[in-house]
Amino acid sequence: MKKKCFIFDLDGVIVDTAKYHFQAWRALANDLGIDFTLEQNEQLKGVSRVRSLEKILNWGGVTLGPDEFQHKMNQKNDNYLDYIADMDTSELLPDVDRVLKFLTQNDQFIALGSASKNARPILDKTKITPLFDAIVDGNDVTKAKPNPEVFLKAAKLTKTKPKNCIVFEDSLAGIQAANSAGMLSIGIGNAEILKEAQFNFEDFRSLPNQFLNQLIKN
Ligand code: B16
Ligand code: MG
Repeated sequence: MKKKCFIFDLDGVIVDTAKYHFQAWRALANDLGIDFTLEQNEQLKGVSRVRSLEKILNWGGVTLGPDEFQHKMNQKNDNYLDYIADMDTSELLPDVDRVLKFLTQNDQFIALGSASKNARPILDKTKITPLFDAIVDGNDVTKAKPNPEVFLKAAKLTKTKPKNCIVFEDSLAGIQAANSAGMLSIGIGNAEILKEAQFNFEDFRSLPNQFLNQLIKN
């Protein structure tokens, strides 16, 4: 049987860092006299750091010069790094370990496809790095989701055809990236927001091993 490649997004799928990104961006936006809602925050999920700041400035009608823009990005990242400094295995989202174990036991490829430049230290802190056959993060790509580059790179590294790849994503941009890569997209989170996904689950607790088994066999 051909191996499949299961590609996991990081923030909001493996760990609940989406809330830390939100808090750090909101603090920075507030400093600039801008506020944004949780609904608007959905548009920042899966989106690169540069693109996120561009969107926030756009919402507030604020323009920054290149130096100030870079400074603000650094400031947000420093704040975010403070939030994740003490992360440990307890921050893995429910049943992530069960899913990763099941796929490993069934000899499937496991890859990371994240927009974050902080992905590797987070995998290390949560002690799951050795489970991954390929890691592609924000340092490895030039085009942000919804561009499929991040997932296509993961497929290439594991020598798996896109049609044999399955992507788990919590962001609309990520689901769109998976779909345009020709991969099976599985939304983790709000099915209303992720309605472009081929399958939806609230979280991994509602995704049984039998379902994974079918994905492996089909
Ligand atoms: P960083 P993912 C994404 O990670 C986050 O969803 C998004 O909110 C963040 O802006 C982006 O990473 C860049 O993160 O500032 O750490 O490089 O969901 O694709 O794993
Ligand atoms: Mg995400």
